[in-house]
Amino acid sequence: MRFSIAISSLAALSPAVAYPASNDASLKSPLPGASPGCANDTSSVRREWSTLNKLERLSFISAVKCLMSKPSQLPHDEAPGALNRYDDFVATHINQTHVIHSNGIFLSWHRHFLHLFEKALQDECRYQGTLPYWNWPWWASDLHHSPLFNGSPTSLGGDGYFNASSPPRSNGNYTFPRGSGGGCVHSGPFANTTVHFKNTKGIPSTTPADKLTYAPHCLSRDLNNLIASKYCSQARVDGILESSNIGTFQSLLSDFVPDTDIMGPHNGGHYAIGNNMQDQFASPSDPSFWLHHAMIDLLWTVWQAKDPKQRQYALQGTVTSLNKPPSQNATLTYQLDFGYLDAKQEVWKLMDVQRDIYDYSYEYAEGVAQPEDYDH
Ligand SMILES: [Cu+2]
Repeated sequence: MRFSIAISSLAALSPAVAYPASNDASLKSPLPGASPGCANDTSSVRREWSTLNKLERLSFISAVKCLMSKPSQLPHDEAPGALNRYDDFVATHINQTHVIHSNGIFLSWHRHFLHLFEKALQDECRYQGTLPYWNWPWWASDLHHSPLFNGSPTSLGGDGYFNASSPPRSNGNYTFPRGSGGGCVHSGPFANTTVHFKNTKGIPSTTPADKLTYAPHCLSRDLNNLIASKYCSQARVDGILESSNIGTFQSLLSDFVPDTDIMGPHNGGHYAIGNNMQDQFASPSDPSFWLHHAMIDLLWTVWQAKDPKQRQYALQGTVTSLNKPPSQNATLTYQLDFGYLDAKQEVWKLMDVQRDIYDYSYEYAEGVAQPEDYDH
């Protein structure tokens, strides 16, 4: 229901609108063949983790575990580390890392990646819900007690054990303050989870040859409220949504300047969770990846809906990370590669969440503070 207000516990606090809230009928896709999205009344609404009730959270968790229990569909010789279906998604991200970050296709590639993951949960694991998101500012000051990371059975698992020898996270010559964990996640549904791909520190200029080899280790985290509070604040979110063009939007979201403390909430969220989430290649190994990136997709969706004529199909940037090596500009007909997960997709098809292959929206109210009445 594209024009409706999404109903939830949030509605009592403030109107939580399903974004995009409206669809300008005069907005035509710039390309032939574009068709309106599927029936509006089947549109699915993605919601913040805390607005799901406990049963809904448990069903998401069990669907993720279900994917982790199904066999991989990748050729074993190409991705020896992919032991299960969940790993197929991690491997695909690893393979594409150097062409899907810090560039003009970051947003569209990750939007579709999330969609494919959500669809796998639904089609392969009978998940009835939608992909939840993590509203960063709500939980930034106290990740440890957030419904996402408090370690309860309805969380995504808690912090890692304190590991004194855990290396500090750094950006070249700049070192961030360390968090409170650094070791294996030891509480909640993903305690003692073994992830299968190597954890790479830093960002090598090419994909390491052994990135897809089998390198089992425990899912680990190093929750860091200082980083989350600084980089994933409401002020940051507000600033991103006020961007006047896609270039500014992308910069405020994802800028990451070597040897400095300058970074946007995209990296900020990865760094605030740490360890596996801080690995640019294999970060989807941590189930919180999906909720973090759903927030990014939400911000893009909300920002696009503020001025669809100017923003729906706006692109800026090339098709290699930081344009290394130099590459062409992203265009609407450029084909994105999803490996074995899906056919290649032209960028224009991934720009509107209510057209063609997509039919979803986000329940979100701008600037609303964290709810106090969520289901603990
Ligand atoms: Cu990514």
